[in-house]
Amino acid sequence: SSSGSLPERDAYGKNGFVHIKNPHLDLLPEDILYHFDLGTKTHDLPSMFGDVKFVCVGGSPNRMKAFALFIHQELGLEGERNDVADICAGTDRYSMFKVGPVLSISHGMGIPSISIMLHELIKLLHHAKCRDVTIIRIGTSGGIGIEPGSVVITDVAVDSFFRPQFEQVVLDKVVVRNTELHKELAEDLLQCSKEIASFPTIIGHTMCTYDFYEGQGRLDGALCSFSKEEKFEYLQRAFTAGVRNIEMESTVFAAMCYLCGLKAAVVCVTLLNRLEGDQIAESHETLTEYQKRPQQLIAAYIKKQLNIS
Ligand code: R2B
Ligand code: URA
Repeated sequence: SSSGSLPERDAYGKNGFVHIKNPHLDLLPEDILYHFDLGTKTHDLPSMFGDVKFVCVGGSPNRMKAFALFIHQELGLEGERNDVADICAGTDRYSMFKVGPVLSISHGMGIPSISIMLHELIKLLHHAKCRDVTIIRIGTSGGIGIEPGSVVITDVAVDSFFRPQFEQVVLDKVVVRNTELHKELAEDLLQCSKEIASFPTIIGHTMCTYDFYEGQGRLDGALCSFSKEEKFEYLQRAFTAGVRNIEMESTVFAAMCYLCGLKAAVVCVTLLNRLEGDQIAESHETLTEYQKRPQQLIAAYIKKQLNIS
């Protein structure tokens, strides 16, 4: 595997192991992954997860179960659909499903929720001695100036000021982290989208916010402290800065995966065009069909990587 154009990706190219940048972890006699209800003493993590090569994460537990079942079918794996069981059934914080080399996990909504999940997932991959893992967030988003149902592959995640960075408060200091995603992976995914060609797919910047309503410039929340003109001026500036969609997890996802040497991508479908409105008003069937699009793209990518036609 290659490191693309990303500097300082030392886990990559060397041995492909996940990087744990925490010297304190080695001192623990046992590591309890509390929100997964898994642990190094209670579970044989290398035998449970050692063969994982693709990790797909998304907000909703039901969607990530549906993705696992879809992958099971697409990869033509042996065993019953009913065997696809929630590995984290002992907790209702996150759901996790394993289908061959593919792990499908829910992360909830927003930066704090996905961040907790990623700490435990990255440690899990480390304890299980996984190598050359690719991780992809498949999600939903609001589009800016693009047709609803379009899929956006993120090149760089930006914050609400359109800066390619994630600010993490650590103790009482602000630590600034890079939010670039893996360039080659994004291009490989775009190539895959051209081969399946059933919906529009583009590469663009993704803006990550701390809120769905005011934080994304919506006029329809319980609070709104700006005018309609200010909303459009802001979204127009976002578009000019290269932003094509808005969601709530990409910056911390990009930052953590980058530091831990994971090849990462963000692939989100847009449920609406924010220049046309704020409410998600499409029918349930249309929204369900839209949400399958990132799954179809990632299934095609994984099959190509595994040489399955
Ligand atoms: C996209 O959809 C959710 C909000 O509806 C949030 O998790 C996100 O990033
Ligand atoms: N998810 C978001 O975060 N924003 C949208 O507009 C739609 C889905």
